[in-house]
Amino acid sequence: MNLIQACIFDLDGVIVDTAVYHYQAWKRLANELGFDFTEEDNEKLKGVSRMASLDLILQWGGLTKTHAEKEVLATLKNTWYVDMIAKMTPAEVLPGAREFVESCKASGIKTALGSASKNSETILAKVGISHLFDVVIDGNKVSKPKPDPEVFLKGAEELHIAARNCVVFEDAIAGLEAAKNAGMLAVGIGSPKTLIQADLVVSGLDQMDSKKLIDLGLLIQ
Ligand code: B16
Ligand code: MG
Repeated sequence: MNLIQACIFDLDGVIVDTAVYHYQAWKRLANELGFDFTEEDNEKLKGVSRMASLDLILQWGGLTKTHAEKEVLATLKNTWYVDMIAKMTPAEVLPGAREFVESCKASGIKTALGSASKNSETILAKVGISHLFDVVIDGNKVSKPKPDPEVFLKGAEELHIAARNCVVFEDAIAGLEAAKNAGMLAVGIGSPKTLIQADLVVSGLDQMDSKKLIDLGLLIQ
């Protein structure tokens, strides 16, 4: 019997790779402000909210801005980012993601999205997988960023599933911490060397299957 009753998926880095578009938009903003922004810098922004990302970038560039100026800059970056995600296609769903979420649904496991992004509904629609998620919790519905567990607890609540019966799929350390803070099981998507908080680490959802999910369920006390 599978004790896992719900799977909650992060978006960027788990279902799609929107980090490349965030990178291009933040780089353009940093360059217009007079400094550079590298792919290494971008790695540190994975799973971090838009405003918190901007704060970090301004700090790296040695700039101080007022709240109103920051609103303008964040909106500008988002305009460029939205232009890019508007061109996304179903081919951009990461390998195995669609198949694994479909297999969860087929076995009666509830599915939710748990993302920091305020653009998640647009992205899901563009890549054609909105229908695969029973519930979508994103940056528009939560006020506390990961590692706060709010996004995942809200997902479990809307699905009417106890936190202990949920498993979260995350590529960011802060996201895995949020899952653990929520009292949920956590699967890291990436490298076991960095994602040490996870109960299981796989390189992508193409490496997940129902057997691994059942084995994870056995960890529930
Ligand atoms: P937006 P996730 C996160 O998505 C991204 O990893 C992060 O880079 C981004 O700043 C954040 O969403 C907010 O995105 O500007 O679209 O609201 O990994 O939580 O799915
Ligand atoms: Mg992510």
